[in-house]
Amino acid sequence: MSYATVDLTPTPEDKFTFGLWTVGWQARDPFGDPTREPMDPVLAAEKLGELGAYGVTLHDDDLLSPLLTGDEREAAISRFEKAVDAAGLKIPMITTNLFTHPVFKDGAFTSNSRDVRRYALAKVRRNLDLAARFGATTYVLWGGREGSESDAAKDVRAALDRYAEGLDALCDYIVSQGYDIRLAIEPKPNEPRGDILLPTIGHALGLIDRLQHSEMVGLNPEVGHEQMAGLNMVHGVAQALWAGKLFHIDLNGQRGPKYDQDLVFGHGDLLNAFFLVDLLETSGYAGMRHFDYKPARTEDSEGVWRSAAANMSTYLMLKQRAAEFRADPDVQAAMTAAGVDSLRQPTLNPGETVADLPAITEVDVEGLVRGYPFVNINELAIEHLMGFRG
Ligand code: DIG
Ligand code: MN
Ligand code: MN
Repeated sequence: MSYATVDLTPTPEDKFTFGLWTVGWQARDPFGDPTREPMDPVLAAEKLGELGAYGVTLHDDDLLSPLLTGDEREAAISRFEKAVDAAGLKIPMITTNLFTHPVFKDGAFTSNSRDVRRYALAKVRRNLDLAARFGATTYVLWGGREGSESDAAKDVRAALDRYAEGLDALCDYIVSQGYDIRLAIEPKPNEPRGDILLPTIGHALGLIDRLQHSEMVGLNPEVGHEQMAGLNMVHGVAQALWAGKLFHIDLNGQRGPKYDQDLVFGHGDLLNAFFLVDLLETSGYAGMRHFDYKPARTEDSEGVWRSAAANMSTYLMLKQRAAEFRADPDVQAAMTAAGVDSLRQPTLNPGETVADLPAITEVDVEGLVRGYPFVNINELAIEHLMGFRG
């Protein structure tokens, strides 16, 4: 099988999107001052459009200070809208900053302070109105400050009640306004809180099912966040898809369970990134391929745009390799030999019940013991990923 050189130029059809806070990160970290100047959202829109992105996303505060009101606020919004339109971009998702201001130091929806909880809902309400104006149909909620450092200081059962109350109230507001918006919860296990509530995809799914408007609430899983918890992002996304809850996804890189690295997509666990792209591209997921990453603090402004382009080219390289992997007859044979297809066959026959199954004493258990040649599949994936399948 020959591999024609692949055009890695991103197009809007790829649905690549970036947050203003990603390319605009000034590289301040807990141990160092910013190394880059603030970025004008208009410049970000222009450059992302030139690079081939489909859209741009933002927190309210990335564009608008909460203190901005009236004509000044309107002027800032319309100036950005003009730049986005001129760049040919969309705004498919926006979100709220419920983590930077000190008022949120103990959280937003689950702060021990009721007045803070009420302020947080009002801040999201105002931004839902902006989401509707921008035509954003996905609204992400990352509860970075929802958590604790002391198990006695946060009544988690009460916190989950408040979380559910807040999400239900926001869904009621969306319905009352007739907005075409769905909420996407973004899990993360820790950082900046010692332990964050809804730490993984599984925890979030468990809460979503108990909401009044559970059909309006889904997930925005982030690669690095599941991997910070020591979990397999491909498994988590597969379960989100299985539950019909993959509303959005934050793509980036992470090298093992450590601080949140927000590396360029693929610059962490490349093999897992390969299988994630394979899953997204074969599952029918039609949503955004959103990069929530940080240009390394060591980069200058040229490196910022080089890193933005790297997210998209890495995705496209992996997409090409994954398509070749799936089209390879040797891979298909290895999948069949390993029983991958037979797992899609129901265990019981139509109309059969557990009571109908033969007694275990009638089963030749030893005869069921077999090998599963999974290593063939992994080695073929490695060969495709490294370009050795010619
Ligand atoms: C961090 O991973 C979070 C915030 O950047 C933002 O609220 C969300 C949007 O994707 N991701
Ligand atoms: Mn992150
Ligand atoms: Mn994120």
